[in-house]
Amino acid sequence: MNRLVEYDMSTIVLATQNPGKVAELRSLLQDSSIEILGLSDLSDSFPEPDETGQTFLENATIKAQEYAKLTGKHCLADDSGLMIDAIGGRPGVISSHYAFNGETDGRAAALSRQQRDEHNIDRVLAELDGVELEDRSARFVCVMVLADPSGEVIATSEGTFEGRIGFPIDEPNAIPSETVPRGDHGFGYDPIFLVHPDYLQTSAELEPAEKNAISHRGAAVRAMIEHIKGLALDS
Ligand code: ITT
Repeated sequence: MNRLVEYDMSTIVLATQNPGKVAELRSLLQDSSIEILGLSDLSDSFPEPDETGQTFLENATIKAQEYAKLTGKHCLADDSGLMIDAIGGRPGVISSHYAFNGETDGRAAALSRQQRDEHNIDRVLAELDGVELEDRSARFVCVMVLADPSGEVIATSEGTFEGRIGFPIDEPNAIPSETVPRGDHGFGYDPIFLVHPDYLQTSAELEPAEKNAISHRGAAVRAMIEHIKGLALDS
């Protein structure tokens, strides 16, 4: 018998409006026995919940619960972001709108996701101006929350992905392997994130399967799958 279906979780909705995350999550969950739906499979438009939390866990919980109530299905939300040591862990929970100080309306609302990503990257590179390469350590963090159709949180997980932020492409004296942005895959800050331990490739240069194997989101999904198996066994 299929134990995940036994728990009556035959469908999980990916509670995110970010197409980059949807692609990664679909690929990471493709071998599970659960049917995976994106929000766009259910409706043309869902209101975006206000991410008013101070932590990744609070925001992932807000998204999982709101979308569970809207869809009446199990919802898996991911709140994630980039934390750069040299600037006190910023951009953190406001990673998606860092160039706009976390404001989601006003100027940011008129821009495409890709344009926002470019502004965010420009801000990060400008803030790290003059910082030596060895002091540019950073990590992506992903916190996942699974809510049941009533909105109750039934599992959480997290993952991290270590790296450092490269120098802008026109930085004097930087060697080419240190210069960014580079790469066509992924989304968000991937083009400026040099992957630990070699720091030779950005996460945007990794093939999607390579990124999923080592990324914060991959680690969080794998831990979440183990939680779900545990839920099925307990039921
Ligand atoms: P949803 O809230 O709809 O899920 P979002 O993009 O607003 O979409 P978050 O609030 O969790 O999601 O913000 C995450 C931001 O952190 C994301 O927009 C990127 O800027 C950055 N980020 C997270 N994971 C990343 C990754 O794997 N690669 C590059 N950037 C990433």
